Amino acid sequence: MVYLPGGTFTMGSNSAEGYPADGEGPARTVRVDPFRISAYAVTNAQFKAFADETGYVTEAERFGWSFVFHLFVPESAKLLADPAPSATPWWFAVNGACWFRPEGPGTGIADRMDHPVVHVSWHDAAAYCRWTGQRLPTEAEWEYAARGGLEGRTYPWGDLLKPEGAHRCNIWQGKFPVKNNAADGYAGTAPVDAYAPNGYSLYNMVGNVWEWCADWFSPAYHASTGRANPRFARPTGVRSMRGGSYLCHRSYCNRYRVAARSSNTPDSSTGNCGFRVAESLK
Ligand SMILES: [Ca+2]
Repeated sequence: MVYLPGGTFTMGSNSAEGYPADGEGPARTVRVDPFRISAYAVTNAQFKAFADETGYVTEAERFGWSFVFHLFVPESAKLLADPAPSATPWWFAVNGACWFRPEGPGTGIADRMDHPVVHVSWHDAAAYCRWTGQRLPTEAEWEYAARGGLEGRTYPWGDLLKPEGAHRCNIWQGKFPVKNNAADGYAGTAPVDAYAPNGYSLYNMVGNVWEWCADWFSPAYHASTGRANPRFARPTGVRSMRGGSYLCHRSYCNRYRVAARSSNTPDSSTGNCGFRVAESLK
């Protein structure tokens, strides 16, 4: 866990790069109290310790399926999968896919114990947090943390996606959704400590996996929450996610920016969403 002193920062973005429908702005000054946040997303090893000790069964396990990106789905599983959602035909609802079988039956996490856990719903993430005595970060805390002490920048390390040609996060290179040349080293998830950390020693705040936040999601977030420790608390049916994932590409989902936002229903799980944990100071 990394202690962050809190304070004021410019949250959100007015950039034309943003998605107005997501409510990334208007940018404004926000204050957050001191808190701690995990340097890394919760790993498969950590989630396994939780599941082993508590017997917790995730929602994907109970529902019997989860969304897997099409290029990772075995042909045999594709035949059994339900038709993909028409708006996002690259997602296959794969029977048996869950956190310890990320691509469905016959797949596993033995060689990915230091990768972020995926196929966890918001409810699953909240259950893990109850076990550790922690909580999910608010969106404001997450963005304060992701910015790493920089003011008004696009990424956790600055404004250039690849400073001096170096990959700084795990996103998509190539033609989405058909050809990922994985120039950054990873077609799927990367270890949670891959790439250089930001100025607060936090790893993979953008890219790799989406991270659930504590807030309900609303495009009116910036317009309707206060400036001190904001949190959108009115249920909207969808929970906030931050940071983008290994599937993000400029052409389709330019959301590997610190101000970018997205959402999903709290019982949903996918192969590209996980979480990190936070703590209030006693
Ligand atoms: Ca990648």
